[in-house]
Amino acid sequence: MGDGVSKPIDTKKVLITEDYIISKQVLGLGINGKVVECYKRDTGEKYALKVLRDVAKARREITLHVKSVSCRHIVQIKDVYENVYSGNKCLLVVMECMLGGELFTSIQERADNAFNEREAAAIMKDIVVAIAFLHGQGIAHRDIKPENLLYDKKGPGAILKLTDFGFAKHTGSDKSLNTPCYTPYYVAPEVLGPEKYDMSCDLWSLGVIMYILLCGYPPFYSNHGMPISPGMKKRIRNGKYEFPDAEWSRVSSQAKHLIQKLLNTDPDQRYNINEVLKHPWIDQNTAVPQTPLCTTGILREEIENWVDVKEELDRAIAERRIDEEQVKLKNVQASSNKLLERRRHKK
Ligand code: I85
Repeated sequence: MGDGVSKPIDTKKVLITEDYIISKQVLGLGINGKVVECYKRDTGEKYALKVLRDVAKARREITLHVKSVSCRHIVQIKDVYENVYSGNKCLLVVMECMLGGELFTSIQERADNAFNEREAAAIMKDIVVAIAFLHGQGIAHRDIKPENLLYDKKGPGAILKLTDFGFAKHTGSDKSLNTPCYTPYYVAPEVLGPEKYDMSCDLWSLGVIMYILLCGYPPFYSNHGMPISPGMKKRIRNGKYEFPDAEWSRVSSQAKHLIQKLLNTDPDQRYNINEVLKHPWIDQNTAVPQTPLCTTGILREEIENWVDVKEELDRAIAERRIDEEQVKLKNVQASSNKLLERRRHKK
């Protein structure tokens, strides 16, 4: 296909149950399938198993995930099995088990209330490294959210990793595209680019996560407790958020500056991942002031609302994906118009 992702996945054809004991314990539901605990028979080691129906979308997810595992901030894949399960072809992805749970749960569970800005910057750096790796490979994740950021273990020294490639997309930068296997007359403009609009939704999500890390509530729901209203939706669309003094007065202006560069509704003005890497708050994260944050306390207070917050975030990210798609289409139109203009000039 020349999309660079249709290479077959290296799968094992033996029954997974010969190698693993599959537990009934569900760890979560992904976009394309559910995740359960499993144990390697010979070692007794615990793993996470993602069960997917063998369809093109699942193959795409696995291919993009496999392509990303050389980054230490991406959840590792141990094995992929191809089995028939009650008449259905399935793909079974054995992953390292992330025993530390979700990012915000771990912040919430901290015994001390001493979560500070420097720690937030270190966490952000790890997420940025993961996204930079993906974007460097031409992969947009498109579902960067708290539930997809997991710690490998509990306690100090735990590594934060990104998971779920169910929405991930391989974009134009693939070399196989540069050696054309299509007749250029017929190629759709979006095949040639611009690819950055797929990437830019990851940066918006990064901005939302950074905001929550620094205060404990999301940027577009500052009047928490209130149900979703048309006004709030409009604020998301317009990128209208605030830094309420109660939680934000002591947060550094560098941090706020970076958030503003990420939560820009215009994807053309939004920072790309390389600009984020160069931003002093990320690049010199070890020198960020250790200002205490309200995050732990607010996450705890809001624990009953967290489920709603996660749902709303999901919706907001989905909306951003759609918006970006529209910008992309608009640009494609604009660029074909440019070609038309030039042609008219010649004539
Ligand atoms: N370990 N989005 C939310 C989980 N180890 N989890 C989700 N998509 C995935 C679940 C629903 C992420 O692709 C997901 C995916 C993969 C995992 C995953 C991978 C590896 C885990 C959907 C745990 C875990 C294990 C033991 C203990 C704990 C968590 O989830 C906890 F700390 F919570 F007790």
